Amino acid sequence: VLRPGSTAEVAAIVRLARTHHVGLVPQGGNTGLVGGGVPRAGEVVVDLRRLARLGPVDTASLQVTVGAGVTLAALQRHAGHAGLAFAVDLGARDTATIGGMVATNAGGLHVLRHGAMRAQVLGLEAVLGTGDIVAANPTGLVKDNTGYDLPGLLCGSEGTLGIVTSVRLRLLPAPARVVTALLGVDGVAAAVDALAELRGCAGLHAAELLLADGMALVGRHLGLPPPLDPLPPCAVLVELAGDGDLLGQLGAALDRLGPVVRATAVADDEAGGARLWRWREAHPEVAAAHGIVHKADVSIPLTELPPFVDQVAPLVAARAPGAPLLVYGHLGDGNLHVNVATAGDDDGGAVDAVLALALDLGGSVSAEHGIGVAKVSWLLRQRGAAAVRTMAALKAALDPDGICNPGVLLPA
Ligand code: 2HG
Ligand code: ZN
Repeated sequence: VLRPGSTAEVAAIVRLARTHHVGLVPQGGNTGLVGGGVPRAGEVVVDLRRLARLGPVDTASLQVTVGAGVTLAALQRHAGHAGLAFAVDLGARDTATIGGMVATNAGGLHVLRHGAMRAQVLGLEAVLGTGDIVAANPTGLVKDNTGYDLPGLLCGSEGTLGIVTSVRLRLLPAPARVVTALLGVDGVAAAVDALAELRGCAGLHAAELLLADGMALVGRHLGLPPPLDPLPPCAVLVELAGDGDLLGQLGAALDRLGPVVRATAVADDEAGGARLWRWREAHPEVAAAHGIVHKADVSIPLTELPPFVDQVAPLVAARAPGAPLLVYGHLGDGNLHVNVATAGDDDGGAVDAVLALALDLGGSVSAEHGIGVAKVSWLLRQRGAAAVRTMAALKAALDPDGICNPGVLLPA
């Protein structure tokens, strides 16, 4: 494991790796879920957490430059001290690093309002597999229309083209107020109807989907009384943020929805909001407490969400009988997480069946976690031969010796 403290040291590592034909696996906070940061065949781990510089917040342009090893929570605090916020948030905020989040184009909880990581990256510095250091728009020019979008290309490249060392990011004014609500509805179709109405709220910045089975497992695991009693078949966790009349916006949407929403719990203070979010954010850890978790992270067109959820449970039950199943996720983006907990390593093909269903319904086999090593065999079906050839050509140009995260994203 090498722990470089500067971009120059990363470049030196890449040069050595080229000379000695050694694969490099970049690592940040190790919160990835598709094996993209795990060495498998004697590669050298490049741990980037020492690149933890927090640059000064530029309050005129609402931007900041941070090192790849800065955690999301540290960035959030740093922006907060200047009265600003960072657009992307996710449950792994205390551990996930900005470099890893850029490399995987991480999504999270506010994508429906602000987009994923790629939308926040104005510029970056990276060491390519050639050993070249590229500084692409390091000053964060909003307009720099001079050729290929290298930050956009490296974002989501999962360490296969080079190693991101620092990033120039957009920030936002911190919202004056936040309102969180859990809305109980009769099923996924009603949740999609509720989302359509909630989109009329100017402050909408999160809309998450929870199902009764998952909420019951979370309640049992955490020893909490149900947030809505009785537990509804399905719930939408909504958050509005901004400086408008958020409770008024929410109330107007609930009026328009009428009987679609069966029960409501609302919090307009931080502690109350955190209590409601716990029901959502605990899902992955609750799954982990039930066995070895096999994960699918799929995008589904919103119109196909109800049939997808209907079909998932029997599909999984047929392949992994009796295995606890949690289906939850980012309703606003049509991004669902399917967690199947089994006693042993084998999921009996449950995840593959879920991914095939997502593809059949016009979705994606990876919404926000990337391809890593876990989904490599699905890339061709998802993207097609011409796109995969194009990606391989880019890889060959920027990583001619194949030392950058070998076996990840593209077949080795
Ligand atoms: C989330 O939204 C994360 O909680 C993790 O993307 C999902 O562990 C999972 O399957
Ligand atoms: Zn997620």
